[in-house]
Amino acid sequence: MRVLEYLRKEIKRNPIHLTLIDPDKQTSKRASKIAKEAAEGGTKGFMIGGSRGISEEYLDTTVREIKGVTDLPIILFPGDISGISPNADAIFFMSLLNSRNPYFITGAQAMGAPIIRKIGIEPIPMGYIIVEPGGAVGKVGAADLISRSDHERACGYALAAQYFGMQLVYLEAGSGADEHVPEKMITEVKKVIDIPLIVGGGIKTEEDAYNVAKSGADIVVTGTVVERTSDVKGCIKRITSSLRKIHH
Ligand code: 1GP
Repeated sequence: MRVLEYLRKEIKRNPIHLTLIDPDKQTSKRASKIAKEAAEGGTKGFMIGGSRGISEEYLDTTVREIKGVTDLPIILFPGDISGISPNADAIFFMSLLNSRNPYFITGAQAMGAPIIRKIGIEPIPMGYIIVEPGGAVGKVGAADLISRSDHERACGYALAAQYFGMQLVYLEAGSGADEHVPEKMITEVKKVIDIPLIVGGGIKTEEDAYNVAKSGADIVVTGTVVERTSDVKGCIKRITSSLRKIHH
């Protein structure tokens, strides 16, 4: 089954969790250990990438190691064209819609598209929108950050993503953000779009995950929590159990 179809099917039941792994933040062995435990904890797939340029060698090795421990889909989450690996199942073909730099809206994509075609992984078109505080990705991607109270602007970008034909919208507060995307903003965005909504950045606890999903996120992403905990399985299990209580 194609990865987008899989995600669509999974979110029909209840909101799901994806685990973000940045190949530069640990060895590939540690990454595969995290992935194995996250899978046991009920995560539904892996996003591999980081906002700073990553080494393609680390990326390939990490993707291969993770493939060795799980059948869950491995989706690239590229910060730049260096984030492409032939061993992944799919790639979020994303446009940073509120960037001030056209490179992050269509430039990198124009360079990456022929590579994706050649290696034959599934591109999943996604509108990426960065909300305050935005963190490293906001800076690197030259984002004209959406203010936390500006729901209207967030809704405008999300709806534009849908009208462009993108299949997913991602509201990002930045990895390691003190606060995740405001719940009210998630609710307002969810009201105007018909495509699935992903929310990530600063989600640290099962309560955070629950609140974000309850507000309207179909997919909840966490990265930092699995890097910091010694009990990945327990941590992800608490998050996924809280998500299973929600039915949109
Ligand atoms: C970053 O949204 C993701 O792109 C995950 O953020 O590391 O804060 O979980 P965290």
